[in-house]
Amino acid sequence: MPLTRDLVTSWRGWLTLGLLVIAVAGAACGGAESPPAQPAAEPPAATATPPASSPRVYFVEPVEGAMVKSPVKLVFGIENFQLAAVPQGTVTESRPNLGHHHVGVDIDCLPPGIEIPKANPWVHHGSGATTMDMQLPPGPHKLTLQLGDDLHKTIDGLCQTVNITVVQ
Ligand SMILES: [Cu+2]
Repeated sequence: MPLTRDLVTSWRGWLTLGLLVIAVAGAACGGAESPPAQPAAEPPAATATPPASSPRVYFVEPVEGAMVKSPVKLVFGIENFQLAAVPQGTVTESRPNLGHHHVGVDIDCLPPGIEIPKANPWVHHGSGATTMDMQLPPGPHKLTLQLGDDLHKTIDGLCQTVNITVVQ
């Protein structure tokens, strides 16, 4: 095989062979240097983002920053939680995972487990209503939508506040 011998014996052949060896060594080396296998991506922290099924209540209307006229149309939204009218008669226990809307005017969300007062500035919607027309004087107002159970007690996380301006 004169061709092979010529290649090996010529300086050009040695150079080619040398480059080939370096290339192979480099590839092997590169493979060895690749980072060790990582464990599967860490699961996201439980508190990073609420799951899609998180219950919430919110104003469908009015939206944050809205300029509205009185009477103001309020529309209440609820997701991943069951809206229910308060049972007739004397209620001594609240049914789990059921609630009704309450609107507070110019007041913040109450902390969880508090009985929502049956007085100003709160309006109870014990019938399970999801809308109302509210008379409000002109000017800026804070509206709070808060869910309460059959005993009208607040439920953790089920509250939203929007700031609106009533114009004449
Ligand atoms: Cu209530």
